[in-house]
Amino acid sequence: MTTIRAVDLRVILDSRGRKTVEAEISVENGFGRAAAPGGASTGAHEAAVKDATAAVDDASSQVIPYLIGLDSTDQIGFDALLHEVDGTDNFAGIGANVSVALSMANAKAAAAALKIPLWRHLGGSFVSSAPLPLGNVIGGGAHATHATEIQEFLVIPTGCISIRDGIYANARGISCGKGDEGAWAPAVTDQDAFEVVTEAVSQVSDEFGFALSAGVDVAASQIYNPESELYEYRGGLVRTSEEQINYIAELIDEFGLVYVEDPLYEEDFGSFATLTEQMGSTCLICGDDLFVTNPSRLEKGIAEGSANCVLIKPNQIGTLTDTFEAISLAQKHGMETVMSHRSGETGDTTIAHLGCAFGCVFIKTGVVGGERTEKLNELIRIEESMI
Ligand code: 2PG
Ligand code: MG
Repeated sequence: MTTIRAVDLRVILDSRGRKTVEAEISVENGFGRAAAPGGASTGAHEAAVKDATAAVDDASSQVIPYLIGLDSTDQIGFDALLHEVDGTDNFAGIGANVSVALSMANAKAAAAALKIPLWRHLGGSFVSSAPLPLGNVIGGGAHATHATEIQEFLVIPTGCISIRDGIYANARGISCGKGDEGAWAPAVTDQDAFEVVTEAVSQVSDEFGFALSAGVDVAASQIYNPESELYEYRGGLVRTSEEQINYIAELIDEFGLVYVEDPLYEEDFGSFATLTEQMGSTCLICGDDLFVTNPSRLEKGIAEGSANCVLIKPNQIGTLTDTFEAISLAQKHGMETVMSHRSGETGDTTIAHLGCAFGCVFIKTGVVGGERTEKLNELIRIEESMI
């Protein structure tokens, strides 16, 4: 029993300068601190975020008193209590920003008290590998509205032996950060961006001596208009769902993409399934806004064959227990899982530990920029401690 002695919440800033929630939990012989990240291209079905200042004020009387005295090493019990005091099905009561910060801080406090790293506390004795870094080198969409229409052009060091070398390779050649996630955000077309990224991937592969591959996060719900039922691109170009499927399939073929996130509208499980059926043997078709780390939406996607990969963002669902449930459901059905940052981040490095503990194939967290680099550097430290 590692009893929770004190819980503190405060409002801090994220990488965009917006207010977010930081939690601190003190237990006998341990302490944990964690902060909630925030999205810009958020999925419609994400857990509810409350105004940070109001959420922290409310939590001092409505949440914190119930946590004192709990056993911090019982993460499931801790998260169940958060649900109980919240009283809604999407954390609209206490705010998912409060719940996720508390849930992560509790896990860190327990790990500290147990004197083991967080990834070991959550993953157990047999965890022996870290996820490959999946990082955006060119950013646009909702993260840099003057730049590309596709939100993220990603690189993955698919052939690297050590994660550390993969992290170095991803960062090669990125000298200026401009978008919300530290990616280069030039005012170029998607086609130009594909050409630059595929050329860079091949040059860096030669330089480092292992394969790098390209991927994208289309964040297609930002482009789709539910009224016209069309994907509306700049310059008046529109695509029907069928045309969007064909366009994405062509991109996968032309640029050898190994990862495509949210290629279609977040409610269109059927079109996702058509694309996965067509391209899923060569490319990971990943649902972010589609699933929002929500086991119920994931169940629907599994039943329909909508994707072979799921993006995992703990703040989309609100606790580590719910996050774990989504990951194990996906893995049970042969899907890959990708641990992910949000566009608004802090120096919090919890996701580096979660990606290892939960056996994720990739971790998406940018390639440069302070709050992104923090997580990559933590991954380098974790990998070193596994050897
Ligand atoms: C995404 C994320 C992170 P946001 O769409 O995958 O890259 O962006 O946090 O703005 O939802
Ligand atoms: Mg996404």
